[in-house]
Amino acid sequence: MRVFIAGIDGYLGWALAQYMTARGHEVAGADLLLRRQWVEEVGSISAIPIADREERLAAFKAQYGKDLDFRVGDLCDYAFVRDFFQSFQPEAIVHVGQMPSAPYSMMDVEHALWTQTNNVNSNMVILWAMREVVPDAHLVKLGTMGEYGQPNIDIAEGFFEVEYRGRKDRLPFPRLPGSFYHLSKVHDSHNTHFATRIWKLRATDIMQGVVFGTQFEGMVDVPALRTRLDFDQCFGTAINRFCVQAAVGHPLTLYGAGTQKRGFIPLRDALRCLTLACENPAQRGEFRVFNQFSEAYNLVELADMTQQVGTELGLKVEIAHYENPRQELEEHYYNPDRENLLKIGYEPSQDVKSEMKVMIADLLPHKAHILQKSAVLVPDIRWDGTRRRSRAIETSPA
Ligand code: USQ
Repeated sequence: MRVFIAGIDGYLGWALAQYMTARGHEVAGADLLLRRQWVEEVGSISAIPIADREERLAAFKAQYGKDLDFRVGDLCDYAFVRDFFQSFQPEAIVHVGQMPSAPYSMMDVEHALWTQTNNVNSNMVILWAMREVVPDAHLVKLGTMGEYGQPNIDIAEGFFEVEYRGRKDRLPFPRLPGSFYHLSKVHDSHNTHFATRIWKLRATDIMQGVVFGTQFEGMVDVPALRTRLDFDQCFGTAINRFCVQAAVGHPLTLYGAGTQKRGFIPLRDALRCLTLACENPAQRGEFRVFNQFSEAYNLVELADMTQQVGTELGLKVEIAHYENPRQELEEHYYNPDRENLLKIGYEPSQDVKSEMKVMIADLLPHKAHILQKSAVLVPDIRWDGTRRRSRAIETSPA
């Protein structure tokens, strides 16, 4: 299958390009290399050193025996995307090319505006280019579990049956997200759903949980092919940050009580799920929603697991509660469905600790490299638009 990856240079995109190529798919993709710039802007680096585009392409050719059509271009540029679709004729389009950080979007008005403009426009450009060039292709669009927020009822997969004043309908499940970034994904969901209704496009909207991990199935041990792993307050997700902190001897930064619950998914499962979605496409005119996570945990459980794994590896891991820089519910109900991916063959990995162990072992050789940027481990971006470094309020010893 010809698969176009929007955002092919990112954490998911670069790994997916290799995973799908190894499975025999023909992959091409675009990226404006913005993730590298954002991480630099927030004063950080990838914990796992990554190669530049040219080195990546050379290593890709040496490993897989073919050139990768990876073009540098703006996904918000209609002519660029349309022309790429015209030459490549994708059958599946995986859109993982957006600004993915809640704190980055909450920094100030410029970052909020930029996040929503970039994210909503790139998705809109892809929808219009599909309509014009490849109306039969299938869009696999990365959304987020965070679109739903933290409702006090079970979370359905995209749609649910509602009865109101004696009448029933199947309607989109309410979305009450917690940042301007997460809201950009809600807008994309509405726009994508609309495009499937009016133009009969095929689309799968992936409500993905928090991704973690450094490895994926079939990954080869070639430094220039490694995908990035961020640990700063904006682009580092919770488990990735905890494992980096364990590796470098920094206390794990639990925000607030740490009783916030989320769905989590290892990188290896995320790639499997995106591939399964492509290989089992939606019908013409269908808008499917998949809740994509392997298990739900609260942050305290994850910090405890990180500490146990660190101890097994001979590390001293402290857990600290920091003032929560975000406005979010800490005590809340959380029970999302996760059936649609199981129906097409997803078998969730449940061994988070093994994944953490692999990750910490991968990170240990880069301790000095990470420590150059240790200032980014404590958050200072607040949801009221101000900046103030969170203080540690309670530390439990290793
Ligand atoms: N958290 C900590 N300590 C940290 C970092 C985070 O306690 O050092 C807490 C946060 O307060 C939050 C939870 O962990 O309650 C998750 O935070 P996160 O930064 O790992 O995830 P989030 O901001 O929700 O965003 C990430 C990705 C985003 C994706 C989303 C999926 O950056 O692209 O959409 O996970 S979800 O969380 O399901 O919305």
